[in-house]
This record gives sequence, C-alpha cells and structure tokens, in this order.
Amino acid sequence: MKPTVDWSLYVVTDRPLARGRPLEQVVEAALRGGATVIQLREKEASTREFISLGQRLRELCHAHRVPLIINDRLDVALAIEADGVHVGQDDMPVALARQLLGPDKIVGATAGTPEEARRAEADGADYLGCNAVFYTPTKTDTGTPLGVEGFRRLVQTVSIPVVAIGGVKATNAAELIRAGAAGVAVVSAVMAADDPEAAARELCQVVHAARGVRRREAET
Ligand code: TZP
Ligand code: MG
Repeated sequence: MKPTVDWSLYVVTDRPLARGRPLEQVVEAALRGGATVIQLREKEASTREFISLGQRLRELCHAHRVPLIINDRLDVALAIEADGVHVGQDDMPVALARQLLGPDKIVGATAGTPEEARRAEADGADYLGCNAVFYTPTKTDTGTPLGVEGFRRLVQTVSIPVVAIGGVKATNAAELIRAGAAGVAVVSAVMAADDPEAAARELCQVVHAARGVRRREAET
C-alpha cells in the first residue's frame, strides 16, 4: 500500500553543497530535525555510486519512518526499492513512471505551469514540485521564478499536494504554506546549513505554525 506522506519538510540532497560532510551525516541530522521526506538527487554520480548512496539513505530514512524518493532515475528507484521517484518535464513521463513503478509507489513531478500541473495529475502523479518559486543559485535553469502568486495558481489548479521549492528559507516558508503549499522543499537551507538539524527543526516549526494560521483563516 502507498504510504501516507507528511509533506511538511521535504529535503532534497546535494552533495556539492554539503561542505565536505558525508551525505549520510547531513541527512541523518535533517531527519533528527524533523525532515518528513528525503529526495536523493545526484547529477554527477555513476549508477553504481547512486545505488550505493540510495541503499544507505534508504536505511536511514526508514529508521525514521520517512520516505526516500529518487530524483529522475527510475532504474535506481526500482533497484533499491525506494518509496518513489520524482520526474521533471524532460525526464521519464509520469504515466510511464506510474506504469513501471505500480500503484503503491510515490510518483512526483515538477510543474511550471497550470497546464503541466493538470497533465501530471491526470497522468497519475501523487504530488507536485514546481519550478523555482524564488530565485535560487542552486538551480538556475528553471526559468523565471514563479513568485508566490504563480505558485498559488499551480496549487489551485490541482487537487494533489504541491510542495514549494526554490529559494525557500525559514523566513519565507510561512507565506508559501499560506499560499496552499502542502509543505516546503529545500536544498541549500538544510544541505549547506552550519547545523542542518537546527535548520530542519526551525523550518518544521515555521511550517506547523503557518498551518495553524491557515486553518484559523479558513475558519473565519
Ligand atoms: N527545483 C526547483 S528549484 C530547485 C529545484 C531542485 C533548487 C532549490 O534549491 P534551494 O537551495 O532550496 O533554493
Ligand atoms: Mg529531473
């Protein structure tokens, strides 16, 4: 059965940003700080290295009952029995990823426009990420940042959860939750932090507090 996922704090890995620290150490700290989803994103790794890292992270994540999602590489996701895969617009099509992974795995997709969001949902995505909401040096090929309003339009287009990514920090996470984000996804705010555990904890606190505000706003 597909796990129920808490999207509150979705941490995407980036070894070059981890300041020489082993990835497992940073991920373990993020998990202790409350990360609720981990995505292994490797742009340079060999297949062998990707699999080996994936197996190690899977153990760590599962010890914390947190799902591990593999960026892009469906073969790696299958090989290590990850919880799911995340695909971009140039990667494996969502419908094929769903067909190959089956109904019980998580399939996520990146959408930059309402049309892409609608199509990903129709093709069987469980959740969406988005093009960068704010400018970020971590990924510079995602076009013009969506901004909070562009992000809100994506959220309103679909009924599946949408996580906000791109320049997300403790100082702007609350407005994204109020705009309808199911959670926030971060790379540098945790990967490059002096103290990744404290950084994750602070982000979780901001997300939970903002949800409280959103709920009260909806009630009034
Ligand atoms: N997809 C859209 S923006 C982005 C990805 C992977 C990078 C976000 O990085 P950061 O450091 O959290 O701004
Ligand atoms: Mg990709």
